[in-house]
Amino acid sequence: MSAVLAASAVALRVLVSADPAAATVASERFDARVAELTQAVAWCEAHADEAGRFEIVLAPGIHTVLGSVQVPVAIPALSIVGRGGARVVGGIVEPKPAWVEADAAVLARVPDEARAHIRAWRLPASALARLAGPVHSGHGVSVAAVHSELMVDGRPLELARWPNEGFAEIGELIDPGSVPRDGWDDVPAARRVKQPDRGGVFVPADRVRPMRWKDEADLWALGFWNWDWSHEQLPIAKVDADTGAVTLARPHTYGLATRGKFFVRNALSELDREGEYWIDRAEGVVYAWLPEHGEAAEAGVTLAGEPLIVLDGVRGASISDIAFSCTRGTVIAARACAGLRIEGCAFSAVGARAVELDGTGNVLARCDFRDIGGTGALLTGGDRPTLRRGDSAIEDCNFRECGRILRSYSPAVVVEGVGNRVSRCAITRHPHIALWFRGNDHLIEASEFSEVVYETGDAGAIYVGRDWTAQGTVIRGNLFHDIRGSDARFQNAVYLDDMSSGITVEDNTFVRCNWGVLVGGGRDNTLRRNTFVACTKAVSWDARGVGWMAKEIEDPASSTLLRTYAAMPVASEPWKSRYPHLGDYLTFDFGRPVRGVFAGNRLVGTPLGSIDDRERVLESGTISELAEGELLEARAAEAVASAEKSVGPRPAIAR
Ligand SMILES: [Ca+2]
Repeated sequence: MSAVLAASAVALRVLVSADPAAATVASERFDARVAELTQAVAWCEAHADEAGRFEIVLAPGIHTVLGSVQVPVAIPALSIVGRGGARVVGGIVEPKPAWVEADAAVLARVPDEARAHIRAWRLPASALARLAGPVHSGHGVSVAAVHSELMVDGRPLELARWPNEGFAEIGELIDPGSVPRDGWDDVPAARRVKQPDRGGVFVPADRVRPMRWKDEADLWALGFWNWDWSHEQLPIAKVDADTGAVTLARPHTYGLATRGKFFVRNALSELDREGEYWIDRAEGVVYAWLPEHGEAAEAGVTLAGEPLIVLDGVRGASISDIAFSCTRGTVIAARACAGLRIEGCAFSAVGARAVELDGTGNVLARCDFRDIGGTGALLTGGDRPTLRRGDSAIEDCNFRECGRILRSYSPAVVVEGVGNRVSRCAITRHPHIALWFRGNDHLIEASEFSEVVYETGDAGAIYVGRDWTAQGTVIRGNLFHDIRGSDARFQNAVYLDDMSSGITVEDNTFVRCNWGVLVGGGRDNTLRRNTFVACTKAVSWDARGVGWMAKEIEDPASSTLLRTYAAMPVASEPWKSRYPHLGDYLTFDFGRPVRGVFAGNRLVGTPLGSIDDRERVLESGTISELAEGELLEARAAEAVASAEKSVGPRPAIAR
């Protein structure tokens, strides 16, 4: 076929199948048949000038990708589509692995009560080089991939840990370690302290427990070491079996505090309950106390650390109807793409961030995210200095149990840039912030947020913080329910933190939340026509810019707010017209929450809460209804049911 014939109507199709005779695709016409996705992409690239469209069809079954599949820019209008339950995995997946009795020497290191339950799976030699242990990760320590995990029957098991649930307490703090945070550039120079790195030393409240760990060669501890919103997983350098003292191999960002809490992981000596596993990486053997019927179930071990599919600058591609799972890192990394559509896919048993979608006019639709180690989807696009919109969207997606390993600052959904949208999504069971946005003019609508912010404090289901210029986002018509917590821990549904400004929160329903909305001192914020039912309080609207935070907006050299303000062309077009008040932030009522609007909100069995600066935040049209006990419960159930009719996601997910 010559290039002359390459009309856009012509499509070339490639089948990826280890078994080309697979029944469901046998009747379809294909221009080529290959065994692996990388070969299909290479075939399309080689024939790129022969057609206007390309389609790669993945046959039913398991397709293994251990290095990244790079989608070349040269392939026009490429669709990668799965048929009949096609799966792409970044590890070893066996329908029924050969579990055998564990080696006696290994069993000797396992607690007595667990010994009879432990089974062993020897991995193929080819897997050894890709097995990975725990990595340094946490708040402010982003990672591309985590440790190798065992997946049984589609769900990840737990790397052997202590305690089995929750966290252990620090009994005695011997040395908090160095405090890297004190040396950061946003600390005023006079107060800035840089110290050499020094790991903290502590004795757990259970002083006897560390005796078990004396033979562990690669022991790690994940803790909220100081603040309950900042987790970090750190390597353990030394365990003193006599005193119980644990020495960390590196400092925690904020230094250790006695209020800190932690658990240890990767300890064969703590493999003591169903659902836990440990991997001998040198020998390539997995040891597990399998769940009931687990021995007969499919099992997998995550291996790939690189994104499974990478698209860089690709236009008009699509990926659909594929179930992705069993990988240590990211599944799809799309950078500077345009018109990319990811649709009807499932993502599960993923170690770090599942999807990165950057560029313009991209869409992630009807996808299901479950058991994701970090963020489910990161959506970026648009240009802040010019306010050019990204016009990308996440629609009709489910996010469950994201932030499974990276437990703070790995929101289920992150939206950045300008002019992007989240519509009809559901986010549930997330330990910290469910949706974080940065930048301008986003729309977050018709989505449901429930049972989030359950492990961490000072957080909201939706969060934005510390940037006066991140204006124009509208949070509209969402349902927030069962987001409990305490006043002391500042847990809330919508958190406009640290002077966030120019945000509109309207027509939302808040049911059984701790605080509905926390407005942290910002300007030009509007809360209108929201309904609050059975919440601890509707709003906490403070004036921190003339309170505790005043010192943080004094010094242009170190203040994050002053620096981000100076970085945007707020006095030029299109900013000047788009945000007409932004120009007066440093000169008019500096630090006060000016032009705040709290209008037409309905409070059912919910106190208003607090508005600190009544001269600058105007309340009007509030309707308060008293309700308590069974009546309040009924009103809450009614409000959830009513709101659920208008929030997503709607369509079923293809699996
Ligand atoms: Ca355990």
